[in-house]
Amino acid sequence: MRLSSFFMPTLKETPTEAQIVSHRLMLRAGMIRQTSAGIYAWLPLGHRVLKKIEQIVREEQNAAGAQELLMPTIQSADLWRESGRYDDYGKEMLRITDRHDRDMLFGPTNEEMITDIFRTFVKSYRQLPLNLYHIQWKFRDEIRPRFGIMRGREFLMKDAYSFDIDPASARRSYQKMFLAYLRTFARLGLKAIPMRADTGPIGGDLSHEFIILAETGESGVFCHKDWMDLDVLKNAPGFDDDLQPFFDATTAIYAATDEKHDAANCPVGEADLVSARGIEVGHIFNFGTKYSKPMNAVVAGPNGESIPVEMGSYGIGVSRLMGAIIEASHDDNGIIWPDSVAPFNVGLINLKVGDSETDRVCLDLYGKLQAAGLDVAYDDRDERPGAKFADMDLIGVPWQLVVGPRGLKSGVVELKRRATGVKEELSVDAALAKLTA
Ligand code: 5CA
Repeated sequence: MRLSSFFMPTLKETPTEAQIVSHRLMLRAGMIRQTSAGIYAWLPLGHRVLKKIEQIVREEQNAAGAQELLMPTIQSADLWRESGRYDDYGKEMLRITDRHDRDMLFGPTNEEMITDIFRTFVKSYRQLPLNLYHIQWKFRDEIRPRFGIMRGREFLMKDAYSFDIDPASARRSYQKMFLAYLRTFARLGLKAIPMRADTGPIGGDLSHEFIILAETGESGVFCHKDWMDLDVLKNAPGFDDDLQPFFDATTAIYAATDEKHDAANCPVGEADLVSARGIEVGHIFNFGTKYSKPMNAVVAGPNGESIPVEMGSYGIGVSRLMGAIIEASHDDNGIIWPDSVAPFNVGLINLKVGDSETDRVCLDLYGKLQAAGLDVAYDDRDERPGAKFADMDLIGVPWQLVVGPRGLKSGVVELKRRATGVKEELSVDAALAKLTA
């Protein structure tokens, strides 16, 4: 992408309406635009990152054996009357009436709809276990939308739903998602701690929230200090292995949200207990037959008996993750994207647009880097070098390749790593080799 034609409306001033750093940086980098309270348009730079996060989430869901489908955003109220949640959900639900006066709603979650799809098509225990997921926009009319996309009203969620014949099999489905979540967040460069959590309006008795520790987080959390430098995936099993030992060992290290934490009965001594704030990026639930029973989602068992299926649901805040990643990885100059989700892999900075040799080398590098499969932001704008460096730092491109006439005279370009600030001078070929290795 040539920055001279890229739609990236960066801001010079720090927006005053934003209270936390991720929101400020997303606005300054021209990634999002608020269109109503808690509702955002994703501008090209933000959209690129959103799609990359989404893809990592998708790959790990697929690896765990979940199957992707896509359900609509608008749902019929009738389904929610069957489960009893239509009245329970309260003002958070955006209710809509269509032209035939039918009650509709913009889905805040999809337990009812997926249960309806399931009961229509699945009739035998032989078709289980089954896990179906989608990545779709949700709407919750939050009383206090805030912190930008962190607590939006419209937001992108990955939600998966598992169906099993008995509680033991449902536990295994839960453990698979537990592992998939740890793998997903690690690929996003995040340290997520699974914490025993409340189930709220989704229901059930077994539930974990996945929390990124951050001062700006909305949740109060407690955990054993061993979590601080734990490499949780070090001895992780594969999805086809027995997951129980890993699950037991991981959940044995104390971690709980404040709703579940009981100071009087906490198993961890004060000296070892970390009290912190955190961002909830994922939440998984096992709720047994809470929806299958009232909605009559039953399958025939081995002896022909009718068995209500055991269910779980598993959410990841895909759009919220972008804010969490920025909260965890930034400096005074801007965002520091992990390579896995960066909007561009390489920022190619032309220090003197119009200088024929500099232009020639830049265009050559631009072509070769792209041919190697890298996303390149080529800064070919007619701007001062200082402004180009500042923008590239602000938008957080992991590698910056700086090409100018002075360096080229001695046959070198400069390669900078955004995360460390380390710069090195290399020949054009050596820089290319390093970036494409
Ligand atoms: N049906 C279940 C699991 S699929 C469910 O809806 N769980 S949830 O309510 O916990 O939401 C799942 C995830 O969506 C949360 O962990 C959080 O990361 C994200 N999320 C929830 N509300 C918002 C919001 N208002 N803005 C941004 N992300 C949100």
